[in-house]
Amino acid sequence: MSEKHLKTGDSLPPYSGKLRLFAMRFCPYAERSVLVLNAKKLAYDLVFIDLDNKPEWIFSFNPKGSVPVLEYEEGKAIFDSTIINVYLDEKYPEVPLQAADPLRRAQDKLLVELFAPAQSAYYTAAFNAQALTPTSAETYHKGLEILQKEIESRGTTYLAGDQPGLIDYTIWPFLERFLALPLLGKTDFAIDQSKYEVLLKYIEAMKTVPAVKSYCLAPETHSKFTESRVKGNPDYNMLDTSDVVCCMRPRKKKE
Ligand SMILES: N[C@@H](CCC(=O)N[C@@H](CS)C(=O)NCC(=O)O)C(=O)O
Repeated sequence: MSEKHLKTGDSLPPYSGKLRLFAMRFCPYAERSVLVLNAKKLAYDLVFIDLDNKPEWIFSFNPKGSVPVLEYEEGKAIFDSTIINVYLDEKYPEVPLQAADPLRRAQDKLLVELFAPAQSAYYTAAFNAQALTPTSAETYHKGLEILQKEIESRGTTYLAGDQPGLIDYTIWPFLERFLALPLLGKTDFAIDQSKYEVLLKYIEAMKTVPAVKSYCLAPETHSKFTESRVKGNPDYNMLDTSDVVCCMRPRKKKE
């Protein structure tokens, strides 16, 4: 798999007959769908696109031009991580990822909603630091506390139970990125052991999940990409190598 991001003027690769996901390597929403495809062991092609110089054809799959987009049949696509993931779970039920119990499904959706403000605070801290206010870190920690409490009260290794489920794959991409904030100088966004013992144990468990392991990136990598984006020149292709391995760090650029 190439990690190269296709850009304006690049042609659409030929359709192989497999499911195809259009993504951006550092997009947390796209990661949600990658994790679901991996967890379900579905065969798929992954095509990365440069979000600052989008290939024209992306708009024929998604008029909004955002990722992720799932091409489920040649030329036919759906978009939005939540919509894609529920579709995949219903279409390919062999490895079910949504909770079977309607109440638990509702509670999972509520957790995603209650966690969302922490995601927004992360975006501000990472990409728009001048807009940070004292309440940003508070909002972020409130989201983490709600998550930790939920993990504790469910009493299982993963939110979904003894195995990870859709709720875990929905929240994880953000936790992966939150770990980069102290490297970006945002020390008040650190996830400290003293306060977050249960959450950190959960994070460690998630890192061992095969679907996650094969795609996750180290905090150093997220931090490098974030810095490049903040400088106005996102380095989409920093991992462009055929031998990408889990949690890899950015390669040293040749002088
Ligand atoms: N609600 C969407 C959000 C997707 C999203 O914001 N994707 C970003 C990249 S992380 C994107 O495509 N941004 C470029 C754009 O919107 O033009 C989802 O869950 O898929």
